[in-house]
Amino acid sequence: MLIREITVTPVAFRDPPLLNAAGVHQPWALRTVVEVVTDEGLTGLGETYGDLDHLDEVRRAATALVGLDVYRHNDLYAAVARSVGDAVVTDRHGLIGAATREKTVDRVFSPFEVACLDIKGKAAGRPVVDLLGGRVRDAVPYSAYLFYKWAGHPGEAEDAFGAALDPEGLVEQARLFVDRYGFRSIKLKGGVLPPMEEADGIRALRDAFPGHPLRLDPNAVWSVETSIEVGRALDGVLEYLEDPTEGIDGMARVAAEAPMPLATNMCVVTPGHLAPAIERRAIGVLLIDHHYWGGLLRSSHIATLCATFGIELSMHSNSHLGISLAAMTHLAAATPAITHACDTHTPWQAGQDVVAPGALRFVDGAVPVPDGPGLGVELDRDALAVMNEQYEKCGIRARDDATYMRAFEPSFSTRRPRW
Ligand code: GKR
Ligand code: MG
Repeated sequence: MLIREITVTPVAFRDPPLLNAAGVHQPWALRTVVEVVTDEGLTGLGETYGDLDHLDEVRRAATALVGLDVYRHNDLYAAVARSVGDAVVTDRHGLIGAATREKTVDRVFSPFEVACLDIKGKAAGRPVVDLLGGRVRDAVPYSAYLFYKWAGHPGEAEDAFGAALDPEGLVEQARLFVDRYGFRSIKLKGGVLPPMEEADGIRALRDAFPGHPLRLDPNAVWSVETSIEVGRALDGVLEYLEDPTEGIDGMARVAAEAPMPLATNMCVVTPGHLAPAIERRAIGVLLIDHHYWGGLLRSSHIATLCATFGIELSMHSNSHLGISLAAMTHLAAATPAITHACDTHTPWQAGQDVVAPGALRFVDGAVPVPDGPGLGVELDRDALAVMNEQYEKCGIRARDDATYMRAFEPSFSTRRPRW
C-alpha cells in the first residue's frame, strides 16, 4: 500500500502559565498534525512538535515519503534519515536533553510511523495495540502532572486552574486533578523554587494523598550535592526522583547515594546513551517518549532492552493533543515493561483538541485503549482549521519558555546547576 499524499498542519492551542526550570509556558503551545493518505484511500494520523526548525524537517521528509509502501518501516526510516541529512534540530527549552543527529531523525520519523501504524490498523481492522504485540492492559494509568503556576498569564484574567506557588496551592491543584480524573499517582514539576521548598511541597502532597506514589522532576537544575541532599530528605516519600542533575555522570553519582531510583527524560534520550547509562548505573527508570525515540515500534524495542537490564519504564510527556494521547496509550497498553503511571499534559489543555470527542477519556486515572481500528481517533476538521488559524495568528514559532519568562523577570537565568 503506497503513500499517495501527506498533509502537514501546524496548530496552536491555549496553554496556561506553567512554571519550570526553563521559564514559563507561553500563552500558546504548538504542535504539528500529520495526515498520511494511501493509494487505497486510507488515512493515518500522527502528531509531533510544532517548533519551526522541526516543522521544516517534517515538511521536507513528507515529500520524501510519497510513493513509499506503508508496510516498509525500514525503507520509510531510511528515507527520513536521508531527508534529514546532517541536520541537528535543537530545542530552545532544553527540557528533553541534548540534540543529536540520531535523535533528530527519530523525532522527524515518529509522526509518520504513527500515521502508518494507524493505516495498517485500519487496513487490518485491528487497533494499533495489536500491531505492537497485543494488549497487556485494557487501560493505561496516567499521573496527575502538577506545576507551580501563576494565576493567569500576565495581563490576562485568572485561568480555570488558579495559582499554585506554595504547598497549599499544590495540594489544591492535585485535589482538582485527582477528583476530576481519578489519578492515582502524582508528579510535581520542580526546578522552580529552592529545592527544600519543593521538598515541602512534596511532603504536603504526601500528607494529603497518603496512598499516591509521588515523583519530583526539577529538570536537572540541581548540583550533585543538592540532589543527594534532597534525595535523602525525601527518603521513603518518592516513587522516583526525575532528572535531579545533569548528565549521565552526575546522575550516576547521585544514584549511588540517593535512597530512591532516579528517572530520566534528559540524560538518556537516544539509543547511544543507553550503554553508558547502564554501565554507570545512572538510572533506575527511563521515561520513554515515542515522539523522540523514533515512533511506537522503536520505543517498544527500547523498552524491551531496558527491561533486560533491570531498568523500569514510565512515559514522558510535553504539551500535546489527542493523536499523541491515543498513540501513547496504544504503546503503553502493549508494553509490559511500562509499570509506572505515564505522564500526560492532557488536563492542562482543558478540552481543546484536534480529535473528535468521545474516543479518549479518563476512568479512574487511566485512559482505556480506544476502540476501533488503528489509533481509534478521528480528526475534527473544524477544530483543526481553528487551531491552524490560531497558529497563523499567534506569532509564536518555537517554544521559548525562558524568553517569555524574562519579559516579566528580566534577571531569570537558565544556568545549570542553579541550586
Ligand atoms: O511542560 O514544562 C513542561 C515540562 O517541563 C516538559 O517540557 C518536560 O519536557 O514534562 C517534561 C519532563 O518531564 O521533563
Ligand atoms: Mg522530566
